[in-house]
Amino acid sequence: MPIKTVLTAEIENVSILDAEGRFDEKLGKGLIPDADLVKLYGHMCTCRHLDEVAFKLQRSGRMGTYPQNMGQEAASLGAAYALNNDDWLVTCYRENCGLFWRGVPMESILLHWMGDERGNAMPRQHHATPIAVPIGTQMLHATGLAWAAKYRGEKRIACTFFGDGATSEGDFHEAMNFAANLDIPVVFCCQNNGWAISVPGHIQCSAPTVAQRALAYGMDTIQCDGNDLFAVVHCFRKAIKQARSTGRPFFIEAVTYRLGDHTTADDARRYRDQAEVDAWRARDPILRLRKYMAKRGLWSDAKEQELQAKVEVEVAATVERAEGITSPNRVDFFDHMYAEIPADLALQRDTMQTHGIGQDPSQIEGAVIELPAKEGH
Ligand SMILES: Cc1ncc(C[n+]2csc(CCOP(=O)(O)OP(=O)(O)O)c2C)c(N)n1
Ligand SMILES: [Mg+2]
Repeated sequence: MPIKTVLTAEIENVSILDAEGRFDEKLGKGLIPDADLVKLYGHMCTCRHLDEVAFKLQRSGRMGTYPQNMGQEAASLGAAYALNNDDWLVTCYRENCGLFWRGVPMESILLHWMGDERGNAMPRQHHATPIAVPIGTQMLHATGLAWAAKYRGEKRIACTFFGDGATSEGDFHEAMNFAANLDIPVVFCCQNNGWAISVPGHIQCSAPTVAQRALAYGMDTIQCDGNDLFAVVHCFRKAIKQARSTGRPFFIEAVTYRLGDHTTADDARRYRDQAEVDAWRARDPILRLRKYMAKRGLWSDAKEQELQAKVEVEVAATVERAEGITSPNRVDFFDHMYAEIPADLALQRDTMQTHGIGQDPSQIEGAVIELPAKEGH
């Protein structure tokens, strides 16, 4: 029998506005209306400033560990812009820009990294899940959410974000396999920033693209310049349209770079060359959009100054709200676990500040019992 080829595959890479300012009119014209472009640009600048301020908060002891999003603003913003507001947005920790576009309050993210878990309790109307720090878990959640939506006959889809390192986790493969084989409308987006902390991309994936992993699951895929907002929006529109109309998953690899350290607990200078960082600084998604808008007469130095002043005020007010919040109630962790708390846990809750945990206060002779107040203090 002759040897036959059973599979040949191609993966497109989409770039519309490149770092040199070249713009593909055919793909890019009319993709994002000018008025939206100005708003999206302003939004990215706000996120960038929040990132810089968060870094300083951590350094001055006002915040715990923080993962900067700097340089990766375009991917999640493009997704949030292209999705419907009731589609699920299931992220990890480098998607602040998309979450804020959705309407998640900026102080929520600060609160979370300040150690206040109320920050990760996403208001229901935003259809966003808590940001996932355990690597890879959220892809399964997105698949489950989209499956539930399909089961209920809802039109909504789910979109999930994860890093290149996450594609080495079993959870990633389970989510992809499940979604592809059960026809579940999930848009998977890998923000390939070249590094998983200090592990370079070629160690995570020896194939030339992450995108081709999707082909193994029978899933359509595309790669885009993740620092090009136009390319991101183009690819997400295509993926969302296809997921919604066919009920099938779609995979996007957004090639990007984190300009900062992995988190504030890291020092990337110990494993990355400065020349590599500098090369990516020149490909900054914000910088290239500003140049493009200036060339088109949509932006000027005066507008930039005005915007930066506004952004500073907005971020300062956000920090004030986050730091000024009333402390959480010490017994909250009992109350959020069960609809009706079991008696033994109720006893622990009510006696946690007495002499003996779990001991009924009435049995402690002479004890001064201060039961915690129910509401915040
Ligand atoms: C299950 C799990 N294992 C290990 C870690 C520790 N950890 C935190 S971030 C990270 C690397 C993630 O890299 P990548 O997925 O590329 O995302 P990036 O941080 O580059 O955005 C690791 C291993 C974790 N948080 N969760
Ligand atoms: Mg990474």
